[in-house]
Amino acid sequence: MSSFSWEDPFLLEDQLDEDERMLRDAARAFAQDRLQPRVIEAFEKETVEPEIFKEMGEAGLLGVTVPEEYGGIGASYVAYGLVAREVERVDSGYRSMMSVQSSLVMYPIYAYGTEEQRKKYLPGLASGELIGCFGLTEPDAGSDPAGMKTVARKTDNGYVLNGSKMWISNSPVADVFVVWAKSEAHDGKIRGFVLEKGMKGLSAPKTGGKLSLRASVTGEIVMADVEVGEDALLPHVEGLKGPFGCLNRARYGISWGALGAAEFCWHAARQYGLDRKQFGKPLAQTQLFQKKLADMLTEISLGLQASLRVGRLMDEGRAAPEMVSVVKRNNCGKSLDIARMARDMHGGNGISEEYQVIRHMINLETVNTYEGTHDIHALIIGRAQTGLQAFF
Ligand code: TGC
Ligand code: FAD
Repeated sequence: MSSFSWEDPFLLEDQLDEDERMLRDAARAFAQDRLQPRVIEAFEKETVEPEIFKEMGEAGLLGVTVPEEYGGIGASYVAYGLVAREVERVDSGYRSMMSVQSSLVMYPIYAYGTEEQRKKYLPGLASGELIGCFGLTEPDAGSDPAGMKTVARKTDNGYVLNGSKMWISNSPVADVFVVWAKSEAHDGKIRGFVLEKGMKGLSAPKTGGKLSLRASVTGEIVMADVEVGEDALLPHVEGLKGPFGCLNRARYGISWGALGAAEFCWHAARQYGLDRKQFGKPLAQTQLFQKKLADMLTEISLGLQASLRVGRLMDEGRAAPEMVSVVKRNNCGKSLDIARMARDMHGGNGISEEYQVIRHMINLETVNTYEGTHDIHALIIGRAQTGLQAFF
């Protein structure tokens, strides 16, 4: 038998190829050198730093899976997951900025757009010169996006959009808005439109009072008679499978990202337990502390193996959306439990910004909710094994 590596229990490293390791290392260096030094203040002051997009673009972290001719690097979905893990090891908000841009804005323009739309938007989004957002959720349509009220009415030259989206990551700083609306000209079917900052009737006010994900800005998208040309329509998809096709990719990335945040909390709790003495011995020498560390190691290493497997299947074109639901749901839920546990294991220090575990814990509340809540993914997995619809 070989020796055991507590930091990499199932030797994940051996299961990656050279390109994946290189991109992972670059993402880790970027996240630790450029993001880590600013995150505590950014979270505390709720500061938005749009220039981070350009820095991410320079580091090659935007649109990782998009082909090189459009500014991406044509890497694997496993590589994309590894990037998400490294960025979220610092903060879920930074990963959110990255994954919305990559999976929810670049992907639909690439997969559902015309060649002109690809050429117009993708290089700028890949470099971070342009910032994107994705508008699906509405005040009265969250878990049930089919209930959206945003409409696109046909005109002679294009469409007029009316409606409002809420809880939209990046919207207050966005240049490019991928928005989903019911199109009257297409029998009320949901269609995707690409809107641009500065269009008459389009605004994106910031949502204040957010106690989670404070390093990432969130806002509304308000559309009051926004006129667009025919060229704003994403022509190659209709129905909910349009936005869900993007969400499959973003949810998969989140399954890796959440574990990056959990790994930070686990490592921090382990080190804290080794350094801190109570009752004459390190906390890490107590049975209860070790049991918690064992649970953390186990859940994180199982979760990583599962995400790696789903990533490989995505790269082979064999992944099903339900597989993504399993890893999004389980990894987010387990990461949130781990962050709460790590907070507790730090005692009073656990509530201080300096130790960072409470920031991860608070962020993971959002991560467990967006892109399909923990319970919504349970219903997707339940429907898949019973054939029975339990949403309504
Ligand atoms: P349902 O009847 O199940 O399906 C309608 C149509 O969509 C197709 N479809 C999918 N296609 C591809 N991938 C998937 N995962 C798909 N799921 C469904 C389906 O085949 C069908 O197609 P067709 O051609 O037959 O019409 O739809 P439903 O209305 O019953 O939906 C049920 C439910 C609950 C599964 C779904 O609505 C859901 O997943 N709700 C959660 C909503 C959600 O995830 N919102 C995310 C908003 S974006 C966000 O949170 C970004 S945060 C980003 C960040 O900051 O990181
Ligand atoms: P609801 O759907 O009202 O759910 C409330 C509760 O009811 C949940 O616990 C849910 O699980 C439960 N529930 C709902 N339906 C059922 C059911 N049938 N059976 C049992 N339980 C049920 N959206 C975007 O489009 N783009 C973005 O960029 C984006 N970014 C976000 C950023 C942040 C910080 C946050 C907080 C959200 C973001 N969202 C975004 C929205 C997010 O996807 C939604 O909040 C999420 O899908 C849940 O919808 P909701 O908030 O309306 O909750």
